[in-house]
Amino acid sequence: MKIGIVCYPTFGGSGVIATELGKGLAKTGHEVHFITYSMPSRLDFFNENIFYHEVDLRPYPLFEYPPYETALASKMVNVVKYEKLDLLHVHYAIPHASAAYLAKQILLQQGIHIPVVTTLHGTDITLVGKDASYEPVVQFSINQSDGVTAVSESLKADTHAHFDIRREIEVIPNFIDLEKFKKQKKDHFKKAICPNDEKLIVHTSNFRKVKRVEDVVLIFDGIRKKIPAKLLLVGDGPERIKIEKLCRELGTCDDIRFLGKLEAVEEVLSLADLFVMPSEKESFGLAALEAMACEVPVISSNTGGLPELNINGVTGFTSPVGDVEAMTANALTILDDANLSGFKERALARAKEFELENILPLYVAHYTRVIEQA
Ligand code: GMT
Repeated sequence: MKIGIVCYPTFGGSGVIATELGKGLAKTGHEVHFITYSMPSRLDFFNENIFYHEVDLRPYPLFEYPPYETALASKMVNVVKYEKLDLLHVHYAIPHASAAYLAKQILLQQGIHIPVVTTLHGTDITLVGKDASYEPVVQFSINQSDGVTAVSESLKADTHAHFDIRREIEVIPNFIDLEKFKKQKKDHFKKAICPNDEKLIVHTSNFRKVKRVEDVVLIFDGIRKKIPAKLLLVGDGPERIKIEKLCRELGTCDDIRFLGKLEAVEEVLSLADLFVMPSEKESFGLAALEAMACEVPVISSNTGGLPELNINGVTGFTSPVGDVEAMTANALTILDDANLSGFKERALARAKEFELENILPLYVAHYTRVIEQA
């Protein structure tokens, strides 16, 4: 198949999934055309089946806000037409699904039919999409897609709860490349960060409010009062200043390191004993899956799709959003030497169920169905 993939090229989970999916499709012989405003961060290798088309955003003094959706739709029209694509797969509804609808209508006028698959990732539904300023366009363009997938049962239910959707939504979960995300031997790093065999806690995110990074620091503070521990925070974002202030107030700064937007997250995860994801909303929790693939158990909230991934009492624990006390107690249970290795083994076993090779065929089958029905 010749597939066009549209996504946000940044570090966000939707862009990562879209890029890794494209790489996987290319490796299995499909021709993949990425259409984005800059090179996707994970598109870091050469493959003869991968093509990249940058959306041309021309600045003009009249535009306070350059019309990205128009430029994207125009690019989609040209790529579909000249590269003779079989299907467009857009990741994140806003504004990719509506731009795809526009491109599809323009191509139809020229006698070209291009089926569109939209994958819903989370905040395009649960936060941004349901906002009144976007809602009508989001609902319309999901309904106009030829195929719709969501990354968890919870996100599918949320989509039906927030919008009047008349399309079947197929749940295809996030996946992981176990070749990349696997525990690496990094004993020298571990010794440098935890010289006295402290337990190592890790959190990775974009430090937005929805991630509740303050809870991570509070949970860590609770752990640290009982056992020697260190915390590594990977990522960066708007909440950083608040979190630094909280560390100072709690007097935990010496045991916390901010590592910034590291690319090789798997190296940090290889050192970790526990991953913490206390999010307010989380449609799947790709960062938690990455941790589990590196044999790291997870303390998470029980929101959204997290309980579909993190099995309570098995791969870690899930608790109500904001229940720092329960999360701290559960973290201490996992970190107990009598329990830790069992949790680590079960986290890895669970991650294996989401291996790229298991999930890729679900997308290919979805594409095939959509193309046949078109
Ligand atoms: O979580 C983020 O801030 C990024 C966001 C995105 O759209 O890139 O992630 C969403 O999509 C990921 C990939 O499907 C999911 O694993 C994340 O759970 C989801 N984030 C939220 O629902 C908050």
